[in-house]
Amino acid sequence: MTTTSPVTDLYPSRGATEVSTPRQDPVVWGSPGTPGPIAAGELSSFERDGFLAIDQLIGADEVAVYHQELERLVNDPAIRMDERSIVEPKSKEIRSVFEVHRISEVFAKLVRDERVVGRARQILGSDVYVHQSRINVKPGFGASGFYWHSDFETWHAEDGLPNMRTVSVSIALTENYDTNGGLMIMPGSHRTFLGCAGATPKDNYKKSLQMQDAGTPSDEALTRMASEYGIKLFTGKAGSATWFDCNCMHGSGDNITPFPRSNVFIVFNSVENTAVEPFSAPVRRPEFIGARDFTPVR
Ligand code: 6CS
Ligand code: FE
Repeated sequence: MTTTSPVTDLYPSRGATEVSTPRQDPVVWGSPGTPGPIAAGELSSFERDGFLAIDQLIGADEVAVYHQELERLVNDPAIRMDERSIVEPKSKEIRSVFEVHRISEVFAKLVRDERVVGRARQILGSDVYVHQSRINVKPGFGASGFYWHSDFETWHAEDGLPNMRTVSVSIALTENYDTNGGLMIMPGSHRTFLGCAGATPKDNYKKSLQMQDAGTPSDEALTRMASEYGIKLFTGKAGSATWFDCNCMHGSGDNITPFPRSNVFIVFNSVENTAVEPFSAPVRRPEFIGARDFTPVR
């Protein structure tokens, strides 16, 4: 029995065919005058492009602390055994560790940092809670990438987020070169929702977090969108960050260089947009992927 939410589904997806729906939500929910770390000009470029790149969100000394914490987590046998750790399909090295803001006080501190949560509140125009956090380790020598997708398509279909009032920040903990599998976004793609074809299999997350299938666009749609929007690759030193709207079409390539591309991702959702029942999935995903604790970040 598919549990579908009684809330109106503004963004249908995972039906028989692929279908585009124009965005019906603002991109920046806060008013332009909202005080916070983001300058007015930066907010308007986030609205236009769907992303905002920051050369240095945290300092080099801080990065060392967070990178050391990532290494500690990745080398902790208990973490490897934990269901919140996802391994690379080939090498079995750790690919991602979810819910790091709960597992680690060090990453919990990063979430509460005004430079981080302050920007999220400014974009979303409200108090925020963490819908998901993860470290994507992307080790060298063959780590696999993340195929093209919209995060919101998954967070709507499988986690029950009703509206596009969710923002991610990816903070580089190692240098993101133009060769080691950096984040790629199609600028402007956030203004159209692409509903994907194909129903959500039960326990989809057990596979999708290694290699996403349900919720991935067709080659035709990707060709059309990449031709219309282009593709921007994000590079930056450790400590740099990319804020991106939940509905950006994005992905990242494999990393065959010796240099890991390790980033921490924090997903902030507005407390006015809390998860309901999945809009297009048989069951909810586990809370370590889609939070059900809506306590605002303080
Ligand atoms: O399913 C998810 O929630 C995760 N999947 C991807 C590819 N990006 C967002 C998120 O980490
Ligand atoms: Fe993603």
